[in-house]
Amino acid sequence: VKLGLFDSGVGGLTVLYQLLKRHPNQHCIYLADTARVPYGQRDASEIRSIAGEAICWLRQQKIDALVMACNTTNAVAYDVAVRLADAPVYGLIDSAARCIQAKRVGVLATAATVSSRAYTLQIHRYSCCTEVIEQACPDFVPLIEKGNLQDPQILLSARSYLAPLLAANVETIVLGCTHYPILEPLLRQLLPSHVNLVNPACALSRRLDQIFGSPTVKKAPFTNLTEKDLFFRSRFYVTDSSESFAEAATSYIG
Ligand code: DGN
Repeated sequence: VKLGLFDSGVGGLTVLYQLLKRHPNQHCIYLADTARVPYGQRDASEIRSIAGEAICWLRQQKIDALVMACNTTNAVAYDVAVRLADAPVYGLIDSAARCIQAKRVGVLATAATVSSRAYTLQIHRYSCCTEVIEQACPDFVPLIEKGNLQDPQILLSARSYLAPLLAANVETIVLGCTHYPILEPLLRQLLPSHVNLVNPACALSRRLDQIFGSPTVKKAPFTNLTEKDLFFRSRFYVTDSSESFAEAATSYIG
């Protein structure tokens, strides 16, 4: 089975990582639209047309399934993906919504994802959550793409983005942009221990058991694999210079 994934940059690698941890040995094609990162501040019609181009390119690579490794396109262009992919489409947002158990949920995401309200709608659809608070985090993606997690601005922005969610006493926070799991250790430090962080890619990877079967003890080779081995069968494409992508990818996921 050949899986296609795309994102604006390195964020979707966090999805690929979770996916391959559960389903190693898969052949994946990853497209990073580095020429147009970040997507988050663009308007919905532009994101839909960008997504359409990426999906058509992946379709030409003869993928058997499309994994939407970008929440922003998942939020505003899921129907475009279903129409153009010519293969089953797996989304992060409904995958995460199906596994929410808390009553008060916070979502950190791009401005475009937040204005679509896709998380709020899907969480109310699939869970018994009563309140969803979505917080846009426009500073995060550009800082992460620069590759410097030590930039003090990340901590300052993280504090201000988390404040309204903590004031609302959320029990769970969804990392609603695929770049954000890269900040998970930092966010964890700023949160009380009872607040649960959800990475939608984990739920999505479990849903892919539908295609690959559940991992059996015999098939789970994680213990012997280095991260480099994990990505061995994947191919990576970028729409701009590959150097900064390679640098950021190497520093985040080895
Ligand atoms: N990583 C993408 C997401 O999950 O929304 C978007 C990043 C961006 O381009 N802003």
